Amino acid sequence: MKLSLAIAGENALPTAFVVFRGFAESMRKAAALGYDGVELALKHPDEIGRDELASLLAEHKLEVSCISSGQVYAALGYAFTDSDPARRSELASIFRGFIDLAADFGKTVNIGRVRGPIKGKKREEAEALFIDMARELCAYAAPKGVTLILEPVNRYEIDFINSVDEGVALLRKAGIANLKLMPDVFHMNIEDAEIGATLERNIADVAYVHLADSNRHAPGDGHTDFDDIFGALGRAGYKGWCTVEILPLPDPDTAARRASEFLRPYFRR
Ligand code: LER
Ligand code: MN
Repeated sequence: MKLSLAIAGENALPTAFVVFRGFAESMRKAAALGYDGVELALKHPDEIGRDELASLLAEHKLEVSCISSGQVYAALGYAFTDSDPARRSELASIFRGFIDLAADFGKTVNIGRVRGPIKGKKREEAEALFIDMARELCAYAAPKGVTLILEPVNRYEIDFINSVDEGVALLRKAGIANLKLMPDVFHMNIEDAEIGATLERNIADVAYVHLADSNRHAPGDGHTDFDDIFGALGRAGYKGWCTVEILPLPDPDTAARRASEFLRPYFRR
């Protein structure tokens, strides 16, 4: 397993759940704190230049774990469940840019809140719109070796795909080889009956994990049982990325440091 930290550009909204903003400074700090990689929370693929990114990664000996897309929904309002053809095509174009970037950096693009809400639609209609967009983008991503990962998100942020079981059921319906699951233990603490057992049971679909404590503070600062989580991931033989996606509290440096200090021992076992 490798440990990553979610970061964003300088102007990211508070709804980007990252401790550090500004790519260069964030990467310097992440490396100094012992993280192996960074997850880039982007609203557009041009937000960071490829050359600048490559040189920052080399300088700090970091990898990109994932390109995450929550801001495409939170800041720009695009969604996989939108039925408007013009907006769907703009969203697909942003995602093709993310996939092109991920082809060289990390091979993974997340679908979190950007899967969109059900809202006034029938559930079957929202699912069909989601699967249609996922199928088109995964077909574009497959020859580039890129995987898209669907993140169940709690009911207070979105009304569609809240639990891991719902996420897995939708993956089964879609049947797309490079569409996998990104469980986030913060959302699982709200939506899933058990965290460790659910991860272990669904490990074949788990391609990536988001970490935060029960209060979305640094792991160790709430009441989530990380022995349960890492015990399950260890038994299941999980070898992928675990990424810290937390609020910058009590302040960004303290949050990122506490998370690294608390989690590192699990990564040495
Ligand atoms: C949102 O709460 C979240 O966890 C992100 O990773 C998905 O947009
Ligand atoms: Mn998350």
